[in-house]
Amino acid sequence: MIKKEMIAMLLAGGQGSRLGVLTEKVAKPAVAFGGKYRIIDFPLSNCINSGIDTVGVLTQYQPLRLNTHIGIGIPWDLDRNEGGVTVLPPYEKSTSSEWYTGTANAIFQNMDYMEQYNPDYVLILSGDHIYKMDYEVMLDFHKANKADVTIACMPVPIEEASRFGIMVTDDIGRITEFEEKPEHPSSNLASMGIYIFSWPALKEALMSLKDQNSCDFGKHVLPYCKEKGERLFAYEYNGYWKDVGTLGSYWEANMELIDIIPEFNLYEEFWKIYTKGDIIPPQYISADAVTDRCLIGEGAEIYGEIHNSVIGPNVVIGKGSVIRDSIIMRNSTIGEGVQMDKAIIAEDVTIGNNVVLGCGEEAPNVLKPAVYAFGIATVGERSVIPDNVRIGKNTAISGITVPEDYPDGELAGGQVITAKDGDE
Ligand code: ADQ
Ligand code: ADP
Repeated sequence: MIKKEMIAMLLAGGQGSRLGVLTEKVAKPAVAFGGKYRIIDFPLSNCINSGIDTVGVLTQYQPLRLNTHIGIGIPWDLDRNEGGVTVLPPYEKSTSSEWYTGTANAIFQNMDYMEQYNPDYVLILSGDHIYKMDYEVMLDFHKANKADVTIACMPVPIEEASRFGIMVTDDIGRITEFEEKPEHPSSNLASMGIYIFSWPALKEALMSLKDQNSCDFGKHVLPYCKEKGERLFAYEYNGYWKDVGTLGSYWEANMELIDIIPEFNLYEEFWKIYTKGDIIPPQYISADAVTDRCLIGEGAEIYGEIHNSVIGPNVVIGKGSVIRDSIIMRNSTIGEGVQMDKAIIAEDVTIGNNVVLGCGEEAPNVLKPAVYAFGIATVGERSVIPDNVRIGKNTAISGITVPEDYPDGELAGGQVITAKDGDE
């Protein structure tokens, strides 16, 4: 029988609705990041850098690009005869077939997958975090404490604490209280959604809670283990970690890569971030180009000005265009004389000449204030914006060809333009 001491289960099936038009056609873990990568590259690279060679990736929402990206795991050295990476979508079983209704339910439905490796420990990961972590060190901590469950955690500003699972620990790090997204947090020690379970504890909890609706780790499994008096320990992590679940945090995490001394460094030799590499020519910077503080992907052609921005592979920036504080993902083409300020442009977007994007006064987004805020203008995949259109802040365009006269060539800040409003 195959034996793996620890396997990883990577949750990559959430809808990612807070990333708005960026996740309309792709799962959040497959969203491009940092001028070269996709978000899932970070946890996958952490796995291989930590010596974990068996990873199940649980997908469900818009999995196409994620599947293509992961393939058989070659870039992460996860193409193995035993173990390696396996994409695990929900599947039809003889007795019942079910969508993954919650994070723990998703893991429960893959009991057979886990069992075939006869693991001592199971590491549960999220597909939407940017960080570097040595899970081996976390496992040593788990073993040293003879823990049933270890939760990676870090202090967060108290005013943000109600977005997280929050815990209180005693002086040896044992968790005495745990509450998922409490309204009135009793501490600021937040769960990072990264767990090591001893296999018997995980199996027992999942079996006992199998009839729980939308069974979730934070809401059900951890409180259950706590109630039972199991040994739950908090593993405090001190490095860079970011949940890039909102447009604001996604934008910020990209911008932090171009800080003069980045807290999160992509250039460290000892902890490489691996990604699927396409065969792309070198980037071309023309004599007219001006660039400062940018990451620019391979195959990009730059004829305009770029300041403080993250530009993906094969992006073209036309002459006379000025791009500031923006993120432009792969294969997008920006025309000439474009002005862009604090925008996020998804893949395969075409922007015409003299378009003005994200500049001017900030107007609140009335339709989806929880998603389109932070003063960012967001353009979804495959959108086409014709010449001379002006698009305000907190606005989103979702994968459509904007009509030239919509409305009178000016999209005020705070709108969401979807296929229903325009022509597809
Ligand atoms: P959330 O960030 O709210 O809280 P959650 O929605 O539970 O995270 O999703 C966690 C991960 O699972 C995401 O990567 C998501 O894509 C994936 N996922 C969600 N539903 C899924 C499903 N049905 N099938 C497969 N994958 C699914 C969690 C914890 C908190 C902790 C934060 C830290 O519950 O306690 O503080 O993470 O970010
Ligand atoms: P967000 O909170 O931005 O939507 P998450 O990835 O955290 O992003 O997922 C949010 C919620 O979406 C989760 O609570 C999950 O249960 C739910 N969810 C997961 N998969 C689906 C799906 N296929 N359809 C609808 N909702 C889903």
